[in-house]
Amino acid sequence: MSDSIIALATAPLRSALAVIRISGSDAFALTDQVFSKKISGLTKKAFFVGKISDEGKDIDQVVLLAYPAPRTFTGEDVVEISCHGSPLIANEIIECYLKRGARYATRGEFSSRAFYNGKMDLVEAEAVNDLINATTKESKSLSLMSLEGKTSQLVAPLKKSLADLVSLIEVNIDYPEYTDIEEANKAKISSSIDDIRRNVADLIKGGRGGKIVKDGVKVAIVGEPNVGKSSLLNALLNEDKAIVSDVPGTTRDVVEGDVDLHGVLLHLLDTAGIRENAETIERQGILRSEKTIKEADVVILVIDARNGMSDEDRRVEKLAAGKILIPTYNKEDLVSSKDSGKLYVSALKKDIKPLVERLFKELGVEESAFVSPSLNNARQLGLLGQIDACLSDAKKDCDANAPIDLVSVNLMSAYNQARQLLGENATTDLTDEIFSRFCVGK
Ligand SMILES: Nc1nc2c(ncn2[C@@H]2O[C@H](COP(=O)(O)OP(=O)(O)OP(=O)(O)O)[C@@H](O)[C@H]2O)c(=O)[nH]1
Ligand SMILES: [Mg+2]
Repeated sequence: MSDSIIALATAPLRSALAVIRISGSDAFALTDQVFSKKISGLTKKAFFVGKISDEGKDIDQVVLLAYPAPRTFTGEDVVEISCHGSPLIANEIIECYLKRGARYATRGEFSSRAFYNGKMDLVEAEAVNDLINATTKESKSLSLMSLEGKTSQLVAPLKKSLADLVSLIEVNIDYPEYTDIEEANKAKISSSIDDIRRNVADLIKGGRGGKIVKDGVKVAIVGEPNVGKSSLLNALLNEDKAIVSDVPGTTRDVVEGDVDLHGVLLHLLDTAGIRENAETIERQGILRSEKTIKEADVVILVIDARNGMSDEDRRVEKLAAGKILIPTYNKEDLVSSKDSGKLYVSALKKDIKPLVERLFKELGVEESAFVSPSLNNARQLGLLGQIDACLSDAKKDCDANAPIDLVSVNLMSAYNQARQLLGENATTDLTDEIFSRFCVGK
């Protein structure tokens, strides 16, 4: 028995239609109390046209779809009502159900029920949310692949190879007298660990590429005042978003803009020019520039091609340690001789192709990242990293001739983390946290 939850599945705005969803053991019985047709006892999915009314008062004429358990999204009886798209009507219908014992769903509660009822694993559930939040065609198609289970399929061979290795060791520990059992000698274990680590490394590489395609990248445009940062932002966005002037210190706050470049969403952040001895307000802007560098994945350091790198630029280089840093010499049109090996652009003339090409090269997004399923969210990549760390420890112990049960402990935890990828042994705290990022009604 599960209590019935209800939510508006569409946006709470005036529109042609609104969809309300109810799921739970008494979803059909509750519907019988408010709908003009009886749906209890249905064994196959069906749709009806009828009226919703409350104590003799008609609320709306609706299309109602009834899906009997267990072949439904949540695994429970589900009702979907398409009513006329006034928030007022949708609210009245929801009220009818609440009055009769249904409860308003919390964020992601339909998906979490689907997960707990075994209708989908955690990777597929996460894909539901990714699909709703996708901002580019490419990220949408990656999420759809995940929802169809293609990403989860990447985990199966990893789980199997870890399970095989652990069981081989365990059998040898438990039954050393059985000579027909393959002997788990250290060299064999060590080379199996290498094979599994290669697989994990491929998954991590694919996941990082997929993460860029799915989430986009944060690109900070920084440099000294007047070097052409805002002009570069405008050129990348192909619109006059930021104010450009020949007065140094024009940009005071961070100016943001998104652009879809060949399927990768770039979140561009134009910042205040960094210089010493700035007055109070400008100083505030500079502090924000420094904070933006720390938050960015990529830092485009704009330098006036006529001047070369300054001490301030070198400070930016240090702040951006560990990030992709692209020194970009702007105002190419004003110099007659160029140094080979430097990247030149002219933001004024919108001549920025070399920068875009370099950006893609640095991001290392391979073609496959756009079309292949990958374990690409922070949770999945974090678990893959932990699996790799356990395998690395197991390998070290193995090569150092440590007792075999010690090697097995690390392999066992790698195996458990592989299971966690799919949510097979997930704690309620974790799943609550994941589903709380969903919308209500999903
Ligand atoms: N000739 C030439 N001038 C440029 C180029 N890019 C920018 N400028 C000019 O340089 C001046 C400063 O440009 P901005 O884009 O405002 O520079 P900024 O780095 O954002 O400046 P602050 O916001 O003050 O830090 C403007 O007069 C631009 O027209 C370029 O490629 N060539
Ligand atoms: Mg500016």
